[in-house]
Amino acid sequence: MIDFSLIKKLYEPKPVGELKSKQVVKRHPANPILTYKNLGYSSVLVFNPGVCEFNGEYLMVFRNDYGSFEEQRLEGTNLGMARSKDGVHWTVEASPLNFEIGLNDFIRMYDPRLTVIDGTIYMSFAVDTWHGIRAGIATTKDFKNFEILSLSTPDNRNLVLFPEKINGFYVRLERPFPVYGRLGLERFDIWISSSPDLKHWGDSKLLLAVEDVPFANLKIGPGVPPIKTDAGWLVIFHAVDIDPSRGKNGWEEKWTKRYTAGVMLLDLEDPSRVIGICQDPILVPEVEYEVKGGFRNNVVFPTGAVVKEDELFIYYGAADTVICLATAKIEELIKLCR
Ligand code: BMA
Repeated sequence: MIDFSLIKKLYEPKPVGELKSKQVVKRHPANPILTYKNLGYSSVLVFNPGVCEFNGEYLMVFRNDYGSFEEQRLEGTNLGMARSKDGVHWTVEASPLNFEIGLNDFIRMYDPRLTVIDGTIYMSFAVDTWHGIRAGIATTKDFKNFEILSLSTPDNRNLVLFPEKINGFYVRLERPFPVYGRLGLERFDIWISSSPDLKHWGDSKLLLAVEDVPFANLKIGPGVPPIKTDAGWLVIFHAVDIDPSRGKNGWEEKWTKRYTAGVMLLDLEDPSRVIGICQDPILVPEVEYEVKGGFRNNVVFPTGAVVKEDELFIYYGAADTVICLATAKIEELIKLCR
């Protein structure tokens, strides 16, 4: 008889220890660039924004958990929208998006990502349902009417779309939750799939496993939609490490995970090939708004990015509480992957 408990023990996550952000990644002095105080409707936690550039302005859709900040009470989640001329200063729309998904087992929708493909805006998102977490793709012209193009089977989330077709197919990165993998341990990886029409997805392949990332010991997931560069597709992902000795790190009794951000390069023609990866994280929770006073401290969760000349503007949720911006020269990020 195989002694699975012994094997499980071998798999037990070893603490990753201290990590540091890369100097080439600079936090914007205006951080946090959006908090609950900027909203004209009920709001507590404002985080994990999808961002794109469209018709000369920057658009952001973000997750808003509402209730009462003072009482640390959360009542529900909706998606807010903001616009900006410079990508730093944002004007929030007067009310949250009215996006009905029409599922009768719907619980909530969150963590939107925005991608523009051939002049059309696509929003990918996670949906909690009573039958599991699903990853969806919708398209919209005005953020008032949405057409849902696809909803995955459970459990899947962190879906990001490539900004163009590759070899005639749409491509996405995603993060399924295979509970029977690795003896039932929480070990989740990044996958890649393609589609002829954004509705039917297949040809799925494992892209990057958590064991490939030295600063993760639990799970990884796609972050911002891939950025096309001469060197390859630049992909910023999140990585999670757990340390059971961490205690109360936020509003909950215990929060022992840390979310960091990593970077890798995928082959331009065959994005299922990782051609370079930085062995260290590029962004690690370090400054006050990332490590103190938040709902879940020690979290940086990148979900949006836009290219501005030779720089990448990276938008991320900090401590699951506020929205922040970090910038980096694209060349420097590529160098880190080599
Ligand atoms: C992930 C998602 C994100 C969240 C992160 C840290 O699993 O739920 O929305 O930012 O955890 O709590």
